[in-house]
This record gives sequence, structure tokens and C-alpha cells, in this order.
Amino acid sequence: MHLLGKKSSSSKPAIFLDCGIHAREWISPAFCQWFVNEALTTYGSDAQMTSLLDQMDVFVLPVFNVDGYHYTHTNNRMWRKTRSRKSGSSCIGADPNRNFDAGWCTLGASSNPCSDTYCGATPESEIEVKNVANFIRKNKSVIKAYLTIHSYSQLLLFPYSYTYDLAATHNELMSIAEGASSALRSLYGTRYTSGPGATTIYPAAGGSDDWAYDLGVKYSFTFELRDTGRYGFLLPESQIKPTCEETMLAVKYIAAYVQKN
Ligand code: ING
Ligand code: ZN
Repeated sequence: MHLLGKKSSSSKPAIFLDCGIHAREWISPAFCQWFVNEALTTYGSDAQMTSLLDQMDVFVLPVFNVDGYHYTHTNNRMWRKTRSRKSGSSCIGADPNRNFDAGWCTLGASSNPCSDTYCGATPESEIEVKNVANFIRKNKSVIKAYLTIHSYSQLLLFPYSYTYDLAATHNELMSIAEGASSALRSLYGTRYTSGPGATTIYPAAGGSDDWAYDLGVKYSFTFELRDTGRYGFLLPESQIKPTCEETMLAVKYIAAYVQKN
């Protein structure tokens, strides 16, 4: 994991950013790598990045599901889940974004180990999920925002996905998401839709953003990057750079909001 931020004697408020929860969503790890490079190369020249890293820390987990990501390079480009073994089943892996302890396995998830949305044997059964959850729990007093990057569909989602109930801070989350989406659109005209997961994409329990929000991380968002289905997970190389550039604007918008609130 990368820790970005100007050294300080006191602990600063922080943002947690992860990429690559799902193995086949290759544009996601590309974005985290882009983000770290931008932070390292524009600190001191870009006013917004400089002030962000002076005042906040950013924890970046560039590839959450490393085993799955590797497997998409060697065996199956369309693999989504982890690569854990389960006794009594020949099927491998659980969906890390159904394995968090948020309405676990009640909705939009499967208890069949062979399903691509298998919720796992228990909440946090997956070692990747357990470790990220432990890290966020341990640092919850400083983590103000949780951002997780997926693809595809061009959506900016926020809680809840495990229930149709609106989040207590729904209006604030919606207005941040709309602001971030318009910042993103300003670069190349890419259109994003904002809203709660359950009604904007589909109901699904056990997701990381819902879990972080219920833990007390007020600003919790799931990005679904390009495209809307023409290429889907097989986003062409020519779209990597523009996708990362426009996504940076949205992430910086959210970071600036969190910084001043
Ligand atoms: N989409 C997410 C998924 O895990 C999601 C949508 C977001 C579900 C937040 C639950 C919570 O299915 C993709 N593309 O993975
Ligand atoms: Zn995903």
C-alpha cells in the first residue's frame, strides 16, 4: 500500500483509495497507479494537489485482489473473484465486494460457491477483505473518505446497495457525486450517473462502500469507470489515459470537499 502526504508530526485526516477489488476490471488498477504518479509528480506545482497532500494523507491500495488480477493475465481474462479454496467445493474464490459485513449475503449475492457473486463462507472470509477491513477499523478515527474504483458503467455510486433505504446523509452524498461527475465531464464530455447503488446499478449486499459508511466513514463512494458496454472490461489501451485524466478530476473534487469539511 502507498501512503501519500507531506510528513507531519500530528496525524492528519485521511482518504482511503482502493483499486482492483474485481480481477477483470483492469482500468481500475491503472487508475490507482495514475493517481500515485500524479501525486508524486504534481506535488509542489499543482496547487490543489499540494494543498491536499499538505493537509491530508492518502492511503492507496493499488490492487486489492492480487491473486485474481494475476489470474486474469495467465488463465482467464474474465475472472472476477478472489482465488481462495473452499473445502467441499471444486469452485474457487468469493466475490470480495459481497464479502464485507454489510447486510452480508441478504440481497444481490449468492451462497453458491460457483457463482460469480458468491458472498463467501462468512463475512470477511477472504483474506484480502479481512485485512482491508482491519486496516480501516484501526484507522477509522483519521479516515474521512473511502473511495473504491470498479468498472464499467460510468456511475458514481454511494450507500446504500444492501437496502433501498436512503443513507442518513443522502442529500450531501448526492450533491458531492453530482459535483464530481460534472468535474469529470468537463474534460472529455464523459457522462456519469450518480446515485445510491441499490437503485442506480442493482441491489447488492456485502459491498465495501456500504460497510465503510456504516463504520462511520462519512464520504464513501464507488466509481464505475468507462465505458457503458461497447468494450466493457476490455477497454482499449487508447482509453486508459483519458479515463485516468477525467477520473482524477472527480477524485480531486471529492478530496477538496472532504478537506474543507
Ligand atoms: N459493480 C459493483 C459490484 O460489486 C456495487 C456494484 C457497488 C455493488 C457497491 C455493491 C456495492 O457488483 C461492479 N462492476 O463490480
Ligand atoms: Zn467491480
